Parts: sequence; structure tokens; C-alpha cells
Amino acid sequence: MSIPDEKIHPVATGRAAETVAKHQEPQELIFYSGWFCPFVQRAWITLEEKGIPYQYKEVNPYKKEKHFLEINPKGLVPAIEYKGEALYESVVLCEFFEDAYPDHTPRLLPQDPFKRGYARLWIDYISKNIVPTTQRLIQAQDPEKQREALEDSFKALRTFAQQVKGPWFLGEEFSMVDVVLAPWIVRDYIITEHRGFSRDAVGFGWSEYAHRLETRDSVLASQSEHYAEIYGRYLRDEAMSEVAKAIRAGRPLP
Ligand SMILES: N[C@@H](CCC(=O)N[C@@H](CS)C(=O)NCC(=O)O)C(=O)O
Repeated sequence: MSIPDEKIHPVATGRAAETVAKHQEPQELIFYSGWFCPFVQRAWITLEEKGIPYQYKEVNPYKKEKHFLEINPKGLVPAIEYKGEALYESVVLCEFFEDAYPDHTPRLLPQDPFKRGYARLWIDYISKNIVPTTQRLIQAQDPEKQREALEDSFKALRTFAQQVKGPWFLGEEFSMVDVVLAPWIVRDYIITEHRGFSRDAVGFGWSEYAHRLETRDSVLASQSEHYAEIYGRYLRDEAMSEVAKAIRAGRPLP
């Protein structure tokens, strides 16, 4: 392995660095983050959307330090400490912020039980279909495998794209469905540059929807530079993260 995962750029940059600087004071909510991580960005967008007070702490999850493993035994970011209790898993955290801070708007899940279920259905779809197919596309080395993975990605995105009511997934209200997808939209320049992906080729208004997502303020506020540096190792299929290993082994993502 040419570049071990521990040697990643150490801190957030760009707009995200400004956001980090504003969130250094101790709070009852400590947000354990890795600036580069798309799963982290889901939770971070939610915090920023809702204006929840939090203390930002940068962690290098590849080091698996003892204190961090006590917070998340899986050793993955994002994770939080809330009033001394620990919680992790990006979608769980997005839901937790929605439930623990009911007075912080916007609400990101509909109040109607059916619509709430419907939103969760598509959140699940993103995690089970869009994220793994994109990751497989990034790590694929053989040209034939890359072509297959690109087709699978288009297929997964088209199924989703056809359900976007506009301007946001559920219609007028920006929701957790949009949040959970956004980090993969802001990173799709990697597959555009290296794997023949194109937003326009998805169709169904994908380019316009993607543009709305990537220019949303909470998304910009959690946005760093240097993603390309991180993805180099994935594009050569040399990354040793749990996600990279799972894709290589054909296992579900951690
Ligand atoms: N299912 C987890 C995935 C989190 C995850 O894989 N985070 C990566 C960074 S993007 C990590 O902490 N990796 C450390 C490792 O693989 O050892 C979630 O949704 O929060």
C-alpha cells in the first residue's frame, strides 16, 4: 500500500474550516468528525441546517485511538457524545438530532406517519443502493468492471431521480432524504473525472437537483477542499478503510 490511510490531510479546509472555527466552545453535544467523510457530512449538514449548538472535534478514525473506541467501538466517524452518552451511525445521528432538538427548525422528517415512512424508505435506498454502487464504481480497476459499475450507478440514480418531486426530493420541503444523499453529490466530480460519470446522463432533471443540493448553505458550510487527495487511494483501490475492504470483499458496507 503506497499511502497508508493514517496520512490523510489532518483538518478541514475552505468553508468547513470556518464552520469548525465557530464550533470550538464546549457544548453538551460533542461532534466527532472526520472532515473528509461523506457519512460525517450527513450529520454535519443536519446540525448546520438546524443551528444546533455543538462542539466540533476532529478525529482520525484510522488511528482507532482508545478514547474514540470508547465512544464508537466500530471506530468510525461520525460519532457524538451527548450529555455524556455516546451515539454513532450517520443516519441514526440525523434522526437523533431531529428528535432531541424538536424546537430547532427546519424539521427534516415529515410529521405525517406515512410520509415519514416514505422518507425513511428512500433514505434506506440511498444507503443500500446509491452509496455502495458509487463506491464500487470508484474502486473498480478492470475496464469491464468499471463499465458494469457505471451502469449500476446510473440505474440506482435513475430510480431515485424519477421520484424527486422538486425542487427537493419530497417536494417544497428540504428533508433528510436530501441531506443523506448530498455528500455523494458534492463528491461526484471524482467519478465524473475518473470513471465516465455524467450528471446529464442520469436524466430526469438530475443535474438541476444536484446543483440545488450542492449550493444549499448547510452543504457548503460543511464542505472542504482536498477530497480528491483522499479519493486517489480509492481510485487505485489501495485504501484500507472498512468501507474499502467491504467493497473489495463484496460485503455490505460497515
Ligand atoms: N455506516 C457508517 C459508516 C461510517 C464510515 O465508514 N466512516 C469512515 C470515514 S468516511 C471511517 O470512520 N472509517 C474508518 C475506518 O474505516 O477505519 C455511518 O453511516 O456512519
